[in-house]
Amino acid sequence: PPPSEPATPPLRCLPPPPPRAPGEQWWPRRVRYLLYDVNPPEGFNLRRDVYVRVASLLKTLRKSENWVLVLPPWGRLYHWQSPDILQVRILWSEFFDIPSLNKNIPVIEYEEFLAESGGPFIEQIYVLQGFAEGWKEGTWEEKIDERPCIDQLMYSKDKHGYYRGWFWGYEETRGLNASCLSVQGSASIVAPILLKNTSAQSVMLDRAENLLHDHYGGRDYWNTRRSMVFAKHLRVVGDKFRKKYLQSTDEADKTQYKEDWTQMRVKTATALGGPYLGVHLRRRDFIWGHREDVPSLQGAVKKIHSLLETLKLEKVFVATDAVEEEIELLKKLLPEMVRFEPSLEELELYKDGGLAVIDQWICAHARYFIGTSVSTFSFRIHEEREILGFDPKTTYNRFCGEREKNCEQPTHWKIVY
Ligand SMILES: Nc1nc2c(ncn2[C@@H]2O[C@H](COP(=O)(O)OP(=O)(O)OP(=O)(O)O)[C@@H](O)[C@H]2O)c(=O)[nH]1
Ligand SMILES: *[C@@H]1O[C@H](CO)[C@@H](O)[C@H](O)[C@H]1NC(C)=O
Ligand SMILES: *[C@@H]1O[C@H](CO)[C@@H](O)[C@H](O)[C@H]1NC(C)=O
Repeated sequence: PPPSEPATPPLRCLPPPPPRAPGEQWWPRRVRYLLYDVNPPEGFNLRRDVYVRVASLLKTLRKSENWVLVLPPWGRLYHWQSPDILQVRILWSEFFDIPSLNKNIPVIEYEEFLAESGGPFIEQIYVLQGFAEGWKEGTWEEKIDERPCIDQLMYSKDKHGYYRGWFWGYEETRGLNASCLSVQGSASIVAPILLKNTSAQSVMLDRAENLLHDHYGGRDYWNTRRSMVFAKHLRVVGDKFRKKYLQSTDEADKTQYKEDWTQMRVKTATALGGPYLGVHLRRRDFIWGHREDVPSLQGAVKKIHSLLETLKLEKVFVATDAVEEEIELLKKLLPEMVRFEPSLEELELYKDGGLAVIDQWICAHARYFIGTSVSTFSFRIHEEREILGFDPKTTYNRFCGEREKNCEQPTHWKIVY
């Protein structure tokens, strides 16, 4: 049924931009900072996808003004269970190669923002939300409006009138103003607001996952995705592991890697991959809801054995977030399983995010990969393999649930250069 329009107070408008002298630019030619954050329960791999969307917005902004993206520090993620004190204010450089990101759009770490913007202040916070009234079927249109906040604002005013809230664990950071924007549309829909409705030098878009992709799977999408090169120290760990335990090297696997992603343009199906099956088995919250599309461990192991036989492979690398009990059972059911098992020291060094990256890197180099239905962790592996030039048949595979009637396999998103 079409949702009826709820009674909403009249829209509040932003002040008009300051008057300009004849021939003057709209805004002074200075750097403006775009910050963003994502709904707290969202995990590492969905956040990586939101980065792609926001990067697209930044590209649009840069057609008119000099904007820089401030990378939101990692931390306090719902899935990240290891020692808490280590898991806040994590810089992007711990997981990604910053010079590579910078070849796509200008980015800076939050600490650089603090140093160069003149203090821990964010001038304008926009909390993105949907429209309270939803939309009628068949009447989808892109729109954006300043609206009263639907949920309680996660920022509160302190006695000096500053907005306090969660700024990635930086307690001294404050917002000077905060309001809600209802959005329905792709990332660049926010651009006119940032360019015309506010003169704030630093603007934060909270709940940025509300923005859709400007063009999912297009050239810009892939450029940004390709620029998200894993940090070198993590790739090195993964490569050493491949070599030592899986007889996998770039030469033998025919994966010709270039440090400069802009120079990497691999023809589809030229990569062979290491002599092992790569598996991503997402467990925990994926099985708690008794989802039909996720197999039992027994079901997964049966599939793994059948794949090993068909592919004439002996080794299987398993990436999983399974709890200890399930791991023990897996070891019994699948004694040939190879896993990257970090020492306590390695865990502290690389953190949950780094371990996820290492697992993904190893899965990305397998002769054949099979992942878990609708897991963003598995999706990121698909993309990595697409970049490396694997045959899509060896990539877009997932386990089926035992009770699943129609086990649709993942969509092939072909890389665009
Ligand atoms: N090391 C490692 N960690 C995993 C694995 N699977 C899941 N995780 C962890 O659990 C988190 C899973 O959440 P993400 O996939 O990032 O988050 P999400 O966006 O909710 O994605 P999905 O729930 O998988 O769609 C990851 O960030 C990892 O920290 C795995 O195979 N290896
Ligand atoms: C804060 O933002 C709101 C909405 O964008 C605007 O109406 C208001 O004037 C701003 N307040 C200040 C002090 O800038
Ligand atoms: C932005 O400014 C324009 C022109 O002043 C106004 O019509 C529009 O409602 C504003 N948009 C938002 C989201 O404040």
